Amino acid sequence: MIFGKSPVGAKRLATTLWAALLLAFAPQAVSAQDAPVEATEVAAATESAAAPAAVETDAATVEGGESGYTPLGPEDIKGQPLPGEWNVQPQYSDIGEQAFALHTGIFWVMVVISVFVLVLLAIVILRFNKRANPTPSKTTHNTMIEVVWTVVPVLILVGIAIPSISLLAKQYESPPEDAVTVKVIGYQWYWGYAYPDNGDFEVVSNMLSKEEADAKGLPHQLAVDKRMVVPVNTPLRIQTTSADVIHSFAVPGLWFKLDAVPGRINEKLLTIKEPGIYYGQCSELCGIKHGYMPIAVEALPRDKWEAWVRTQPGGKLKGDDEAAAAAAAPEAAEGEAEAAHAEAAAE
Ligand SMILES: [Cu+2]
Repeated sequence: MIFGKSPVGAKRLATTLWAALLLAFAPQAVSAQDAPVEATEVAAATESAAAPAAVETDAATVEGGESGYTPLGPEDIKGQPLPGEWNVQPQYSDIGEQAFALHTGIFWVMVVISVFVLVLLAIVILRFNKRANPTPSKTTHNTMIEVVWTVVPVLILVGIAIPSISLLAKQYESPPEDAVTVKVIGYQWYWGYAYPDNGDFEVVSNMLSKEEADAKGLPHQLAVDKRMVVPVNTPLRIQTTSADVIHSFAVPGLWFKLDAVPGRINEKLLTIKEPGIYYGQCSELCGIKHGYMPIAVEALPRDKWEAWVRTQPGGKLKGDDEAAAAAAAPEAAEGEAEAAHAEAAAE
């Protein structure tokens, strides 16, 4: 390609670049990857779940009783990395999906640019070496091509910046007022989950031993005795803090990571899109048992989550106090009326 001599070549170059850009932002790449991963995941999960399901149900009966809360079993584990995968695991939160799409988009931009540069290099090597092109062109400038190779990279960067900044802004969004608050407290070396809006009970979550995890068919070093139970499709106000050193609350399947710093509250919005168990790990070196304080988030439909809240000591739901007050109110009103009558009679 002799840039100086051939405006046709420059035009073709510009067309190729535009085609590359269009390809890069084609959204089907994301969904195409999701499907096979999910299929394998379900298959793998079902296989491992077949035997120990009975054990899980027993545990459920013991823990939940007739309350309507049944802990999810191994078949509901979602967003886990699996052997042989080469991409980010499937995402189960709004931000996760958006970030995964951006990640895939930028990946394809990089692929297209790399291939394009490689092709140009190959053309130069093959067509303009000393043997194939003994008398080289003396061209030094070509306005058209110089404008193109300045403007196109700028457009690519702007194209990346817009979704990137919108994603960043979305991650700083404050939770709405009716969000469910979970205060995540890091301890050396386990997690505590407090529910200040629901009676302020705290669930202490410890890792299961290998024997206990195997008995339930759950993955060792991720399975815990008590999970952080939350409602699905509901904005969650996750607040992190620590009782001792810095920990980090991270769940890759939800694209969520937030440091837990002693004496400080960090807050981030999270909305989980599907019921399931999502595993994570402490992601800040916090001492000798840093690797043994896994995170297990259990997302349940709203009514099941409410049933779980009622199984907790002091657990109550937002409407409970008002309902109790309303139940007491007619009596109080009656009492007032009687007093007023008595007063009137006395006069
Ligand atoms: Cu830690």
